[in-house]
Amino acid sequence: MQQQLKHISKFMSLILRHKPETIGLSLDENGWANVAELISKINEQGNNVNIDIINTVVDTNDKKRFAFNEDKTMIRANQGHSIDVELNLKPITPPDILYHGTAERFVGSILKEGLTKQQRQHVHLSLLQETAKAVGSRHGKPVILSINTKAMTEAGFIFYLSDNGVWLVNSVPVEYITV
Ligand code: HQG
Repeated sequence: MQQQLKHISKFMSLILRHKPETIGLSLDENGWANVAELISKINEQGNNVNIDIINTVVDTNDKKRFAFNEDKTMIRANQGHSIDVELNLKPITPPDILYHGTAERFVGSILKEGLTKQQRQHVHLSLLQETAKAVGSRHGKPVILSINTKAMTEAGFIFYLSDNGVWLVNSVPVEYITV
């Protein structure tokens, strides 16, 4: 059961953040998909999901990656998209320091060009060093960078906080980064 939930959750991340066209699904401009349509299109791929399974994925997901709308007819990913969606995030002042977890092999390039959003819509920052370490470990030997978000705010950078607690910003120039 755990394995099946993980598999469905990963597949939902692919569909709702990156490639809805893989199963012929369309998202609206705010990233929402119709739940019934999502279920039927996932099942056309030889899966066997139902609304209870989708509910469990949404409720138990370790990073609260997905959210329903109010009447639970629509679903979307809270962040992490590579496709262009308008999440209507509100600008919010961050704490004085946030962290970015990366892999050792990226550090040279980051210290030359700063943090850039790569395939995603934003650079992702974490409140806790522990979280940053886990994020960095996905790519290799983790390195935690400290980001002087106080100075960035003073310089006019805009920060957003996703519904699942990830801090987002367009870029982080080198002068705000400490290894
Ligand atoms: C690196 C997970 C070279 C950046 C996590 C990162 C997160 C550069 C990688 C979310 C660079 C991009 C996002 C530069 C940035 N030169 N490398 N100038 N600028 N990088 O996966 O932040 O599980 O797109 O350091 O929890 O690792 O998907 O971003 O290592 O919140 O829900 O380029 O993904 O959430 O990798 O992770 P990613 P990320 P989920």
